[in-house]
Amino acid sequence: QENAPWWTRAVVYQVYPRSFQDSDGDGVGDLRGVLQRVDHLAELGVDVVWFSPLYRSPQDDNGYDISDYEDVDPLFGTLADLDEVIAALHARGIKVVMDLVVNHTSDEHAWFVGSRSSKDDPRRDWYWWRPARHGMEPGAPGAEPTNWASFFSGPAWEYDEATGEYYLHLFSRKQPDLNWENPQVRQAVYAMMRWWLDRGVDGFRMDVINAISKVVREDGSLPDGLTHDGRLGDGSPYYLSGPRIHEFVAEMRREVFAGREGAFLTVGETPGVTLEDAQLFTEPERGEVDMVFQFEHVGLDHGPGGKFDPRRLRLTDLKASFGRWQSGLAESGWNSLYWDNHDQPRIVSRWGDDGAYRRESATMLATVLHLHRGTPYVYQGEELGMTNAHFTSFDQYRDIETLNYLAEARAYRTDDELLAAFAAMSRDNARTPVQWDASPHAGFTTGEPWLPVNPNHVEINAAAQHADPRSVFHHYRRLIALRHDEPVVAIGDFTMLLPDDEHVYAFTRALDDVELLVLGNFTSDERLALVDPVWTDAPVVIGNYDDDRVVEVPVRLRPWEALVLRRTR
Ligand code: ISL
Repeated sequence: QENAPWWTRAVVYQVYPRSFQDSDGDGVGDLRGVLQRVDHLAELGVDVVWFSPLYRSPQDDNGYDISDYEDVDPLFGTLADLDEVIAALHARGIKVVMDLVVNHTSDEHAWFVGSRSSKDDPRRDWYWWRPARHGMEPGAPGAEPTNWASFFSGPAWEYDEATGEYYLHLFSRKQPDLNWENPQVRQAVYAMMRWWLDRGVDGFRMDVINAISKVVREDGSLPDGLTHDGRLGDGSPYYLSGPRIHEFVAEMRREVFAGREGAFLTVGETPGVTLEDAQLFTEPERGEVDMVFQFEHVGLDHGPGGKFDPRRLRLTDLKASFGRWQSGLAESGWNSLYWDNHDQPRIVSRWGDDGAYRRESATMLATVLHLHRGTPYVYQGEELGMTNAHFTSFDQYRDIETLNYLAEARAYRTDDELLAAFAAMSRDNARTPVQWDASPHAGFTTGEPWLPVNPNHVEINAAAQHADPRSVFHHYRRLIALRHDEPVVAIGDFTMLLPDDEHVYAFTRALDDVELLVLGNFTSDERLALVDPVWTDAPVVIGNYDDDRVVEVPVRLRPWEALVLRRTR
């Protein structure tokens, strides 16, 4: 267990800078704001902070569209401010991980400005330029080189009149995809990554890294995707985990990390990744990444129409999915564990009860997640049990995915339907400002916040929770400490129990002679957990109802109760 990598015992905290803490009253969070809150992070006890993009950016996709990888956006401060933040976190023993967005740049990045300027530009081939579909008028409807849909609605190709060709953008038209087939692109990215490591950062979270290798036919063309309505198609078989993906990721690790001393963390964000592919990404001998974010569990409540067609979660589906990933990465490789990030709705609103049982369900969900085998990620505000935004009108939304979908879907869905879908699933649900205290704008800003603060901040806020040992915050703090102190939590074997139970989540962890039983009631009613009688009288390691309880089998669980029991085998 001493040999297990440091990140098996670590918990990562994600900061989404524009919503974390504003220091200058412009309504947008910034780096000097982060400095005001490092003690919150230290008290929570996290080991790593991952910053969503701070780089210079036109902010079309809130910084995931980067125009200069080696500078900080003035919105957030300066490189010197970032150095101070890194030093302040390091001084508290907290590592710093940067978001690495290299599937695409901003269209305002110098590389793309050159690339689009002429077919003879030395950087022309740094992006995916293609002519109109054979026999079609360039720029005409349907003349795109392939039928691929972009993640943010509409075609994934943009026609550029200057040179009469199209460029590929899997995300917004202001996020052109880099051509990783070109070795100069790869070397430029690796040099930039080394520059950040030299500056003192401790690793990278790699945005859509499984999309960097695309399928290219011998004639240079890209294949069409399947289509249901004869319009846009699904190109993902040709850009997710493409033919050279593992070669590129291994090359990146070699070129960037070889010969460096230190404790680093690399995590690939890999939408749509299969378990088999995640094994390849994370087997240590292959030298690719330490872990990946997989997306299976956060797709379980998507309907046939995708994320904006939400369904009720079936707990048995969640257990089947997590169980498969736990065993699939048990022998080799590693899981990352997350409920929330800046792209997902708030977990307490999604699969808990953000009304009467908010504290109980938020702490139950936290307990179940953190007791799995893997590295847990806490998204800012999750440790406070922050809820979805509960917006009631379209004009409250800012997210490009939501707004582009709205523009397109209004033609075939009612406003009421769309408002309900966004209230459940929009990315802005997780992006409202962190609720620090009960004052106007929640202590986030003295100005007008870029996205409305949730009015429930008068009750749900960090100041109140710091002072309350029963709070969601202190429960997260205890879970993080438990992972640090208990090797069985970090690296113990995982066994799923009660796979057919629709109400209770149950599993064990075991290491040497120590065994833990983890139970979570996913409902607002009392439930019985039919577990092995050996657990009778087992002591409680952590629970979310603060009373001493003597455990009888079957275990009676109160609404949203979480229990972790310990025994010696
Ligand atoms: O949130 C999503 C849409 O529902 C995901 O499909 C998301 O777009 C995908 O996981 C990639 O996300 C990452 O790259 C995007 C950026 O918009 C996201 O914020 C980022 O996490 C493009 O850089």
